[in-house]
Amino acid sequence: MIPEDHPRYRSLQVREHLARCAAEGILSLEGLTAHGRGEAFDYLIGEKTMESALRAERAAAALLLCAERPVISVNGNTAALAAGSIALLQQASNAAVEVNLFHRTEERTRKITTLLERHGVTVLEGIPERLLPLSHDRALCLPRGIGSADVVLVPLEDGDRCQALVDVGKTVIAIDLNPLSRTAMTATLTIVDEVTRAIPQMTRFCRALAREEVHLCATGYENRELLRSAIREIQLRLDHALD
Ligand code: PTJ
Repeated sequence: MIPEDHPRYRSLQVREHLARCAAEGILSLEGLTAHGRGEAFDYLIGEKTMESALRAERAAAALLLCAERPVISVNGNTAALAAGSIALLQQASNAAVEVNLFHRTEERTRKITTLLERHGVTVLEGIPERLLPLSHDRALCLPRGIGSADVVLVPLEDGDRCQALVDVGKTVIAIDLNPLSRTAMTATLTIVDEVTRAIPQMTRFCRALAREEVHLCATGYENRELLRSAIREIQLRLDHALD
């Protein structure tokens, strides 16, 4: 039982939820450590959406709206944290959703699919094939999904797979709290924000962007500049942390 007046109530509640998801086999154990790394960066960010992240979220929404075959790639952490928000982003963007795991097992894929469907997500199913230039099972994805997508949203992705997606010509939107990660540096567009804040913001932009704004937003960003701004915002916050 976490007391509601605990100053870190929400964070502790999320941890408890993730530990439960790990026990149920939805989250990988590695997913728990990945979450811890994310939490540390979120502290530095101030646990709120930075101005640079908001710009990235608007560009990301525009990229999804401009895409011919947008796909949201969902792993254990994303499903455990944001299943309901993914349903809303799918409705707003018309993107397909594919469960694509780093620690892939049939059983986890099935459990995560069931969780997402319970929250109203339509999940692509099919037989995965080795379509990415990676030497292990992480090359697997669905021919009708990520395999033929032009734009792929990858919340909390591994750097190698992000690079492989870029190498096969995908436009890759990453959500990653660490602006220095290989994923952040490799993606076409990086949102340095917590996934439960980033996905609702993207949904809001999908609904709010006027048709004539979409193309401009989808092309009018520079990822290096967004990453530099994110690091500057963190630096500025640290400079004043003890004031
Ligand atoms: O469910 P699976 O098997 O597909 O595995 C998922 C994980 C996340 C374990 C896997 O993709 C992995 O190992 O990822 P990495 O390489 O640890 O990268 C995860 C990145 O996400 C790190 O840079 C973290 O800082 C970041 N991160 C962690 N939690 C969040 C986050 N970013 C946004 N929101 C979060 N809540």
